[in-house]
Amino acid sequence: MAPRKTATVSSRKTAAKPAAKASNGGPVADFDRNEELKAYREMLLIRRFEEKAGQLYGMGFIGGFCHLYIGQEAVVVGMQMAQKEGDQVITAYRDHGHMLATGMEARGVMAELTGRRSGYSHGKGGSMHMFSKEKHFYGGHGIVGAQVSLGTGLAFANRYRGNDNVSIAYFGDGAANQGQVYESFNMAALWKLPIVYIVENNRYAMGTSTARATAQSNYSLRGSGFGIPGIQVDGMDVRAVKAAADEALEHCRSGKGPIILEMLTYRYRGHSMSDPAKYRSKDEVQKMRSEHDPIEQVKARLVEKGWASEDDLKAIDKDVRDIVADSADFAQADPEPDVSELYTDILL
Ligand SMILES: Cc1ncc(C[n+]2csc(CCOP(=O)(O)OP(=O)(O)O)c2C)c(N)n1
Ligand SMILES: [Mg+2]
Repeated sequence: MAPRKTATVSSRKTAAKPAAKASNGGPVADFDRNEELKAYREMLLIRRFEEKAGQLYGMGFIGGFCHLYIGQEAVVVGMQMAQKEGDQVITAYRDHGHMLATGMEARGVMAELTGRRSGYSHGKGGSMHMFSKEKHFYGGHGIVGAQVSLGTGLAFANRYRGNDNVSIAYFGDGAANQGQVYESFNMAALWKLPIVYIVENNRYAMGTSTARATAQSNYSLRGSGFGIPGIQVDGMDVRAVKAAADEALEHCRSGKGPIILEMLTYRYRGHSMSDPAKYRSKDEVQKMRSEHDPIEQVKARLVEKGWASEDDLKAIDKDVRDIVADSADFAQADPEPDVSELYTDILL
């Protein structure tokens, strides 16, 4: 599928050498060795962290909701690689990957999942409600679509304060059908707010496929009535995400207002921890895993270019596993919040 733009955005620089392309024909960033290694490590950290969270959930250490991001790692990692200090991130409940990408500590995220006092919300927020002002991460929201309006507010604050920070608001293909998304688009376009709207199109909203639920399944076109440009991006290729992120952030920082990036992505696991997954075939999942896995793509390039040996990659894997194992140990040993904390940090 060719990438489609819905309005004029700054033209891309043509690369000197024949450029590689993403699977949908879109441009990809020309990563050097360090960037490939960084992307590999960051995506692997998210994947291993999520696998461990899934295990801890199964063992009863994590209660309540828990939505895993496995399969979608290239989206947040590619975006984060293009962001600058001060840019804000806000997302929905499938949020652990976003937190780790912003640099939040694995220990603090895992301890929040297990409801312990060293968690980012002192064990009282859980999977869907974590924040870090220091890392410019504004949640973590369970109300589908709410983060789009809140993210637009962050962009308004940037404009009001006259800084050059950009707000990055992630939402799903299902959330894209919510009314408040369009109220936000209207104001963002009217006031030329610096915000990148990211539709993480993973093809399903719980058990409902986009084909069954949406009249316009090209989400990059969803801002056209407001004059908001949009780009469809191969969200399984971290280099494609980085290229689109560079363009989108430049668009916002140069005062041109909002832009939409539709990330074509896929979640491998169920919607949340209890999902019979009767709405899609195992073959569909397997095909994505074997042909488009974001981590395997980077690994193959690293090996092919001679930038990393199998041993180098194993060492990274071990390092990442150690961080995750440490976070899991910590999250089981840390005490629960004291009962006297029941009413602190709570709006009554
Ligand atoms: C306002 C609101 N309506 C419904 C729900 C129930 N709900 C939770 S997740 C979800 C699906 C959202 O799908 P999508 O936006 O595609 O995100 P994904 O889970 O695929 O990341 C729904 C309907 C909710 N939490 N909030
Ligand atoms: Mg979805």
